[in-house]
Parts: sequence; structure tokens; C-alpha cells
Amino acid sequence: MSKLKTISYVILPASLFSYSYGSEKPKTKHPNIVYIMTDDHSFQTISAYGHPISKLAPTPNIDRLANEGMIFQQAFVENSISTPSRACLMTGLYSHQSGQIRFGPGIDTTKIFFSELLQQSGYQTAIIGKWHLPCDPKGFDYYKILQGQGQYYNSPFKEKDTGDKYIREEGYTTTLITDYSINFLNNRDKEKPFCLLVHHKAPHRNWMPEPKYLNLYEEIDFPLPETFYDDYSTRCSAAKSQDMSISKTMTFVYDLKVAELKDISPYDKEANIGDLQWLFDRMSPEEQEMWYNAYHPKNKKFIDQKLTGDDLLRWKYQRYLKDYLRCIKSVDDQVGRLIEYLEKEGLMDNTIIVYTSDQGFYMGEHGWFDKRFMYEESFRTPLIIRYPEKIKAGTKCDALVQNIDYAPTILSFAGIDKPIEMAGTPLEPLFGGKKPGNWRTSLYYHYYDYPAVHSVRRHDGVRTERYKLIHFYGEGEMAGDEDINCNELYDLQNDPNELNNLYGKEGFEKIMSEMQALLDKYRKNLKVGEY
Ligand code: SGN
Ligand code: CA
Repeated sequence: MSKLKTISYVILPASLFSYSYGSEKPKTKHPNIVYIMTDDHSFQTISAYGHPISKLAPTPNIDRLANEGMIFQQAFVENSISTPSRACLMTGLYSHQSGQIRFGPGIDTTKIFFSELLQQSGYQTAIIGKWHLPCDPKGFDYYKILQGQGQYYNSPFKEKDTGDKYIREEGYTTTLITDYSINFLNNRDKEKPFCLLVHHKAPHRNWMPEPKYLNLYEEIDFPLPETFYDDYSTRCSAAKSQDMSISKTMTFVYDLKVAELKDISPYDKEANIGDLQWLFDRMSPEEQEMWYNAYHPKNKKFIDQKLTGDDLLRWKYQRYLKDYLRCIKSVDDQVGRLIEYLEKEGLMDNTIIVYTSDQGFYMGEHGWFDKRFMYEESFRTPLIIRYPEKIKAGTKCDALVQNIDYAPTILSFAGIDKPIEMAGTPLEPLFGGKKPGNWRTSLYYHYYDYPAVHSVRRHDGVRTERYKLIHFYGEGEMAGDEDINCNELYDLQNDPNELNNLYGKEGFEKIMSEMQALLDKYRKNLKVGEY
């Protein structure tokens, strides 16, 4: 079936016509949409969320969006990893429905992308930055995207009209993405409303800061999360068998920028070293010099200290956090720059601004970095919406929302009804500040990317406002992994850190069977197959 046929089959012609932009006057002034999505940005590192880490490294510009709009305290993803999360965003579907369950190929390109419907209804559409889907962007008038994950320094980009060719651009990627976003806005057709997706690479691994921030936060000692020394007792084997710990997985050279250890590592017997040279090679001589001047003295001090055991682990945590937060500082600056541009152009009243991430991230909780698990830090994601016409400044929302809701919500901003096949729900009913009585009371999650980097086992699960049930499953396909078929149940009210697995424990039979029934219902209704 052709793309157009699919769309006209699903969308009633009436809804398209009533919102089209012809010579007839539109019913309302259609708002512009700026959707900013970072890559791996934890809610713990946005000061509007109030976490202790973020208090030491505030994000004033992102906070401004929260202060002037709505901050979602219970926003989640459906599959905590980039490519599937981006498929959720574009299609409003669960991973198994869009076909994009893991990295690499997957997405069913006959599925409707919300951008196609916006474009058809008269919006001017653009995406700039990380795309990370195995198809070209569809439904966009303009795009300028990174290759795969992209690079922090002098990254190649490809534009809609440069075909498949990626061309190296000079500069720091967070700044470049904002430059290109502003260029798009400057050159847009001012007769049409616009929807601009600004997709940052930052703060994705390996957390390479902008030259001017290479020493930022150096003197700060960031607090360790309560679960930093988690021993994973009471849990299924998955929490233990992962390969995403700061202690074992995080590399000294690639992740922690101690390039000096490449040849003279005192740790090379136990530690994975990694490589940084290929990233230095991308830099200009001036950039290389700035890096050397910033990192060499502190690396030397570290090497001379000859840290071991827990002292070494805590040093790794501090270096990781500092580099990650330095990348966030640039993101926050560039969000501010974009806001300033919109203000200068008189666009703030009629432009909806969304800020989110493709998933959450571990800032040392459970001893980890990375994401993937259904535990809160990676299942949750930041979400802020500034929409002066409908949302009162400083509103907090506690309703359960998920990234499958984004496509229907963006369509509703434009006055377009979501196609019936989209699984998510528009968030508009929450904008008044009260949760409607019929709002969802649970969410379904499913992670499939195993065997794969970081060795996180496949699992699905369900979360209500208070409880979470997770089921890990599948054959052990990586070294040391056993076959697994194991459940975890958490009471998030009494155990927000998810340390105490209640599954199978006496006294919890009722809640166990209720949660199991709920999970079975999701699997049945959503036709989740075997993986
Ligand atoms: C890369 C990273 C991983 C990360 C995945 C997925 N390794 O493979 O640490 O989990 O991306 O990230 S790296 O050596 O290339 O840095 S995602 O955000 O795209 O899902
Ligand atoms: Ca990501």
C-alpha cells in the first residue's frame, strides 16, 4: 500500500480538510512546535527535578521551560534505548508494533510518522541532529542529521538534498545543532506554522565536553547515590550479570579520558582501557591542545595518587559525572540560545516548546551508567512542556505518561486527530493541571536488545502508580549468562530504590497476582509475541 493510501485510509478526510492551510482562514492560529530531545539525559541532572546532583550543576534554561510550563514527574519510555525510542516518538506505537524492537533494521516504514500528517496539514517540518532510525526521515521539508550516534567534535551531517553523503562540519555538535536549527527558522516560510525537532547527541557516551567547559565543576565533590554499592541481593541474575558498571565496564581512556594510561596503565590487569585516539584525531590542533592542557594535569595527579579499591571507584564516579554534567552545561546553554532567538523573533507566545530525552540514564545508581533496565532511572525520562496558551506556568503533573504519547500529542497541538492505529494518548487532557478520572493507571514496558553491548537481559513488565512487576526471560546467549525466567516485584512507595524484590514473598500474594493479571492483559491486548 502506498504511503498516501495508508494515510488517507486511516485519517478521515474531514479532519485533514478542516485544518488545512489554503486560502480559507484556519479556525485557530496554529501553534509552532519546537521539540528538543537529548540523548541519554537523566532527570537527575535537570535542576527543575530537584535531585541533589543537579543542585550542584544547575540547568537554568531548561528549568525556565519548567517554570513557565508543565513538568512531568512520571514520564516513562516504552523501551529504554535509542532507536526503538525514536520509533516510538515518530509512530506513537509500541516497539513490537513499529517493528523497531532493537538497534539496527526493524522499523516498518509503511507506518505513519506524525511528521507526515503535520506536513500534509500545512506545517513546515524539520529535524536536526540525531535521527538514529534505519530509514531516511520521512515527512520532513528539511533535515540535517548525524551519522548513527554522531560525534561530539567536527561531526559529519547529511542534508535532505545531499543524498546519502555525510559531510564533516567544523565545531562542537551541541552548538552546531542549534546553529542549524536557527538557520532553519531564519529561512522558513513565515506564512506557515513550523514543527522543528532539535535532537542533540549530548550527553551520550563518551561524554566529551565543549572546550570551554573542560574544567567546569572540577572542585565539586558530587554525592554518591544511595544505591551506589548495591549488591543485587534479592534480585534476578540480570542485575548482576549486566556489563554496565562503573567499576568493571567503564574504561579509563575512552570513557574517563585518561589518555596517559594507554601505554602505562597500572590498572590494565583488571580494567578495560578503551581507545580515545580516533576521537582526538577528529579534533583540530587547537582543540587537541586545549584537551591536553585541561586533562593532562588532572590525569597526572590521578595517576600519581595510585588509587585502588573503593578510592579508585569513587574517583571514576567523579570523573564520569563531571564530564557528563559538562556536556549538559552546553545543552542548557544552547537551549537558552534557542529560547533567546524565539523571544527576539516574537515567537514565544505561539510556540510550544517540549524538552525530553530518548530515555533516562544511571548516574551511578546501582553502580551503573547506561540505561536499558525497567528500573526507574532508565525507565523514567525528563519531560517538560511549555505551552502558554493552555498550560499555567509552574504546573506539575503526576500522571503516568509514556513516549508513545508524544506523536498523538504533537498532532493534537496542530489540531489533528491521531490515526486510530497509534497506541499512545494525547497529553492535552492533562494540561489544565488536573488528572482526568479516566486517565491510565498503568504502563507496559519491553526491552529486547540482547545479546548486545552491556548484556542486559530481555524483560517486559508493568508499572502502576505504586507497584512494578518485571519479568526477565530468554536463553543465556552471552558468556557466563544462564537461561532466565525470573520475576521481580517492587513496592515503589516503600522501596523507591527498588532494592527489595517482593516476588514470591509471603504476604504479597494478592498484589503479585493482580500485577501478573495486568501484565498478561497487556501482552494479550497488545498481541505481544514471543521474542
Ligand atoms: C553505543 C555505546 C553504548 C550505548 C549504545 C546505545 N557504546 O553502543 O554504551 O549503550 O551506544 O546508546 S560506545 O562505545 O559507542 O559509546 S543509545 O543511546 O543509542 O541507545
Ligand atoms: Ca539514548
